[in-house]
Amino acid sequence: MKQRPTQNLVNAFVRHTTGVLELNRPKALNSLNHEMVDIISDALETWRDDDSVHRVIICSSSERGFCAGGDVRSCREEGLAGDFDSGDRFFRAEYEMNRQLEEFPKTIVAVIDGVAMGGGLGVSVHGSHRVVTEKAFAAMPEMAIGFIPDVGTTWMMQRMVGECGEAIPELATFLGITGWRLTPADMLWSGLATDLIASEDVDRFIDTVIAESLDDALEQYAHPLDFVDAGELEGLLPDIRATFGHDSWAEIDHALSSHGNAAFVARVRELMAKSSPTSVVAAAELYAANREARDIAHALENEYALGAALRREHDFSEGVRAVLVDKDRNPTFEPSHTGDVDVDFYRTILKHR
Ligand code: QUE
Repeated sequence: MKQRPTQNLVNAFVRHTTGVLELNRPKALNSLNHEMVDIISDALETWRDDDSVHRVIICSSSERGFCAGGDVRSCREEGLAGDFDSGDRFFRAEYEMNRQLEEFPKTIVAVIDGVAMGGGLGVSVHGSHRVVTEKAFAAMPEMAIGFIPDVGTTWMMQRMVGECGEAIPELATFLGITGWRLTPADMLWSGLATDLIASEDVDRFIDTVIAESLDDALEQYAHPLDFVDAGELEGLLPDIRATFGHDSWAEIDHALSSHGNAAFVARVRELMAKSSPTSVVAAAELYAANREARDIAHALENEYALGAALRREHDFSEGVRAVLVDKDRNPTFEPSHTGDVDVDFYRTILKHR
């Protein structure tokens, strides 16, 4: 794909019988803005009912990664200038695109060679296939920026089934609240990834999907699990089940405090050291609500309502500042303890169960 550089933030074109969406905003690690979401949405709407398009590939023009998230830097700037409307419209459009992907009646293959966080998972988890390389990694890192896990992941990740063989809702809550960075093996085990190829084969893999079929391309290029190092996540499952299967942060926190495996608890506390207490409390409520949500549209509505509230709060501008603007990774969150967060305020926002 690297032979056709253009000015477009997403290159959308049909080759043979495959619709190709190539994310092309390399300087921002393909973080999604409103224009990119509109290009993807329009292409999906066209290709959905076009019988000459048999499948869709989502990939990156950049060797640096797949997609680092949403353009939260712009959201912060607009918010500081008193404009929350632009952010509202962006997130509405992004979540509508996530819903479109979830409903799309044809094969959608995301090719993930490098980072996939936040919005990058939103354009991949709702499709049928996520093909990862040994360079892939994934995370929901929103606790660090005073936001919440979104783009339909709080619904889909509680329901996906990987090599582990079952949906594990507590695992989704753990991943969202700790921001755990999943390795390729973790991704295949949990269901975030469906297939594994070598990074050096990405262009040939995509060309083969286009010239032949996904099955042929996987037959030629897929590797077994032992192509990558074993993941650590699977081994944490008993501890995760024992602690993260609750409907509020207060209960999860209590379970952690009385949990027998001190090394696991210390690990969780360390992963959460730079988290917004408000984000943590709100996220636990969101996972509980979306565990029961009747469909993805209701789940996205919960994410939207909660996210819209958080984007108007101090921790969002402070978190984005600390992680993405000044990059000092030293935010001052307020309140600074989860016990001082008004949980009822966030619980009330979540209407859909
Ligand atoms: C949480 C996030 C994002 C993040 C880090 C977080 C996010 C996002 C980026 C990002 C990373 C590299 C870039 C860039 C953006 O990082 O949404 O432009 O070059 O887009 O902890 O939600």
